[in-house]
Amino acid sequence: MKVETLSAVKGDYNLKNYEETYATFDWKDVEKEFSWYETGRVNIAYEAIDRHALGGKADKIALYYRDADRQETYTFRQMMEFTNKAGNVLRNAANVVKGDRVFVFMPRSPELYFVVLGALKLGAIVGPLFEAFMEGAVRDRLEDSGAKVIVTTPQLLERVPVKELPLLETVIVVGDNVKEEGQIIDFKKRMAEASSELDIEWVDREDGSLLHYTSGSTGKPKGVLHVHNAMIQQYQTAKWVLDLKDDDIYWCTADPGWVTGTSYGIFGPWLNGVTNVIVGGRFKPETWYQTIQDLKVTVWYSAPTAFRMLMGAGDEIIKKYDLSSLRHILSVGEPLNPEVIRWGHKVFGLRIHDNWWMTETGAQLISNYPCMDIRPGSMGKPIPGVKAAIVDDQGNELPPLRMGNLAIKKGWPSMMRQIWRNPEKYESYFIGDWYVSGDSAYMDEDGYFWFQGRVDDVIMTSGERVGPFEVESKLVEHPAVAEAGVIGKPDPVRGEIIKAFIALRAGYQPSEELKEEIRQFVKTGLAAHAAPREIEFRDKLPKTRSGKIMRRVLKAWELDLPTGDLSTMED
Ligand code: 6R9
Repeated sequence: MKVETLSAVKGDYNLKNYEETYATFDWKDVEKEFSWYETGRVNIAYEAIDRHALGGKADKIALYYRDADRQETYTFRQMMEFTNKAGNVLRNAANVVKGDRVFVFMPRSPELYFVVLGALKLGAIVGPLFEAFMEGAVRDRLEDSGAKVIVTTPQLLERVPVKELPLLETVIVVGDNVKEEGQIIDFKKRMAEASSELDIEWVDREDGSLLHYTSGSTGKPKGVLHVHNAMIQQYQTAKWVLDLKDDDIYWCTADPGWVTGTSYGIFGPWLNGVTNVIVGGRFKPETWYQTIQDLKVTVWYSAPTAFRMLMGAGDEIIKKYDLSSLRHILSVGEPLNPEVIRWGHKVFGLRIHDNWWMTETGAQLISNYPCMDIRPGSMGKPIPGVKAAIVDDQGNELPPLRMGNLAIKKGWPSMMRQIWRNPEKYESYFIGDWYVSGDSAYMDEDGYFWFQGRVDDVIMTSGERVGPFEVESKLVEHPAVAEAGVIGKPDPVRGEIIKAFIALRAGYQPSEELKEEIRQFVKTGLAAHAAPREIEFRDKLPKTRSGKIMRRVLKAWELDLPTGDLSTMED
């Protein structure tokens, strides 16, 4: 097998020699970088904001916020004051105390970030939700977690089923002229009255911080709980992988509803005291290039689906912008096609650095570092302090070039600590000392890891992780649908698209209109990104004897592949 290698470009990077650091590094050494190492007082939000505001970076720009209507700049001092105010609003108007679950359900805005950090300062556990969620998705997450407070906007308020959630005490609305009545609190009015000084709740490093819901292939979405201790790895990987330095202008394009938008849209940069760019609104190539040009972005973290869309928009647009400030580009979320790396090199003169991790892992685990040669198509090598391997289903390590389960030796600092109140589910991730990712991959003879696909059926469409079960459940709610099986079908732009196989109820005839009606039904009932782009009607779906739809068989049919073992399939 011949592999393409792009040699590292010489430079003064934070990580100078991968092999050497890998051999000697100890996470204990990173602890000295935090103020709690001296004071014993722990809080990830204090460490991300106040520490810099009080320690010589008060007037440094912490946040450049941009969307179609707003262009705002906040220093670390202002971030400290606004997050303190938000903390006071949550404490005084909603009685939030340590351990309470506070959800944020709103599009990106400075207020969203004030609330997330303010809630963390109280020791609350923050659950970020994508604004695209429909009522059912919101209800499931609030119900499962026993949320006490949700912070939302007037536009999204109608998707919060307040009456069905007895534990939900307070609904904080971020908008203009909000009328306070019943459980509704006017965020802006309360912010204006709130003190900018806050009594921070000091926590244990093992106390909960973020609760990210993520979809599995079966069952309801599960709540992945992270703790304050994750800061250790978020800080250090931002140094090694993002290569952040004091004078960088860093832009992560991810929404905080996705773990990338918290671990690296909030904590990675701010724990390092680096200027962070946040852009709200929809993806548009012009806006993106304009952002890089105007703010002189130096380090840019995005996803393959976005790079593919930029690639699709053509190279002519790029020539209209001065993108010479860029020095480092990164990608996560799906396999990064070698073709995209080649395109990036041509148009930006830089290599896009792929890295791999998951909601459950809290921070990057496998990566291409600027000091290391890149093999396009490979996710790179494990970060120092982390042991990765390919294991079989019994947890035995496999030799190089053998495909198997991508697994990580337990115990890295940012590992999830709980699937929310579901110890069984949590345990199911582990085989002995190995955390088994659910991805299949192989390692080459030089220690680079190569992604092959999901072991289970989770669909990755345009960077969003969609559980087929959730879509199927919605589909069968439609009066015409008897049964539904959903798969991800490879797509050059979106990674995968959602394809649904549907068996109709008696009395319904297949038609194009019906397909469209069903598509709309999922769009409004679940989320736009979860609606199947392709629908095919079938008389019957392949199922196991226990009644589970066999998605791998559907996939095999669709892609003309061998169907594999059919012993469990019903007649
Ligand atoms: C951070 C994040 C995790 C799943 C993961 C894998 C896929 C992520 C990847 C990648 C190939 C990469 N994935 N990075 N696949 N190459 N560099 O994406 O978290 O949303 O939980 O998804 O995404 O399948 O298991 P999450």
